[in-house]
Amino acid sequence: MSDRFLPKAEDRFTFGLWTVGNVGRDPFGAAVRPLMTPSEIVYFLGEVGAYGVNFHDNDLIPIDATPAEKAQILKDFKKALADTGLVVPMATTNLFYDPVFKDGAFTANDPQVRAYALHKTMHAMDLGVELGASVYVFWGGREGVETDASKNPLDAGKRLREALNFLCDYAIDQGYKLKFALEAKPNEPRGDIYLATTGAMLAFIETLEHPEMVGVNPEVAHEQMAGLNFLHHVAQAWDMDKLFHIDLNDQAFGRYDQDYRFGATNLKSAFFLVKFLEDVGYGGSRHFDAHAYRTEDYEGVKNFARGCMRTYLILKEKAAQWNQDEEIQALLQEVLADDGSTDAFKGVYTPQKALALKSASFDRAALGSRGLPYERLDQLTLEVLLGVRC
Ligand code: GLT
Ligand code: MN
Ligand code: MN
Repeated sequence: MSDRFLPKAEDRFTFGLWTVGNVGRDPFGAAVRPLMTPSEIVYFLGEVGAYGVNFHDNDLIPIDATPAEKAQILKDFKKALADTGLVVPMATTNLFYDPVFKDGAFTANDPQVRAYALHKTMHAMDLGVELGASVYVFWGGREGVETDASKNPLDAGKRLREALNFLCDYAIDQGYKLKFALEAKPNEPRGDIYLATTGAMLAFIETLEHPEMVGVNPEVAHEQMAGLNFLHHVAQAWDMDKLFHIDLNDQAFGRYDQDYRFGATNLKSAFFLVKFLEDVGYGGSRHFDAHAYRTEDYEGVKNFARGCMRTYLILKEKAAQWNQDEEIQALLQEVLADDGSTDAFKGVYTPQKALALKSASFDRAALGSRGLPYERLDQLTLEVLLGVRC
């Protein structure tokens, strides 16, 4: 393995306890790997070179743990963090596994369930902050329906808004420097999940009482499940200063939630994503929310985790190469060329500009017949990726 692709702290590569700790259970089959304790996972991540570890409350502390068990787990976990130097940049709440959440958490019809979801989340925020988290993710896997007969989507939206407003105020009240990051997914485990895309989340955030505290955590696979272009959603979030976190993985379009190793399926999309994040200078965690194939033992899980980070770093190098490739840059210059002939109309509106623009004449036929070299540009991109351009 070449040294220049070894992960470093500044790459901010993180994994959830639930990712490398995934035991391979699926709806059709039992676990194929033994369970690792949270502290064992931290040592595992230290060995493969990750920067940080994220968790749901119950990845770390089982939902039915006694106070003594909780204290012991926390002690072991903190020791593992200190021994490895790993940090905890993000935490979240498990609001989907326990049967209590079968009809949702913040959007459940039963007010007792909604109250319990808030109770559980406040405790989980305390735990996350105690361990250093500065980003708090909300993935509402159960916040949806199988039938719209069961719930009015307007009620669901109102309940979700009230819950997030309450929790923002809780964070402020506690003096927590937490940012919330909302993660969209179109379906699975619910038939339909509310606010199914990152774009929907971005619009919803503006209806909250503290929109400045709330951003998004887009996940590659989730936007792809919806058949969408992930990069475009990431770009919109970035443009709005809302890219607080990102979940990297991969997915074949049209499939169930596969959570494959980053770059495993749609390499060109992964390339343009990495190029975007690096070009704009995204400074947050690069979190791999993925898990190894069910065929793997823990050696295979290490290959999986190393593969996620290595692919990112290779694509980062390819992005730099793309940015410096003379032919690619010449084509871009040609595409973006501006002869200054529209300067008089550009920029902020004035009545004079509008008048001048309305009376200008355009050679529509010439504009429409101009060829654009995007085939060549894309082929050159592929050749950069395939390693045949030096
Ligand atoms: C779950 C889900 C992920 C979310 C995690 C955070 S849990 O694994 O599939 O996309 O990011 O709750
Ligand atoms: Mn997923
Ligand atoms: Mn995710």
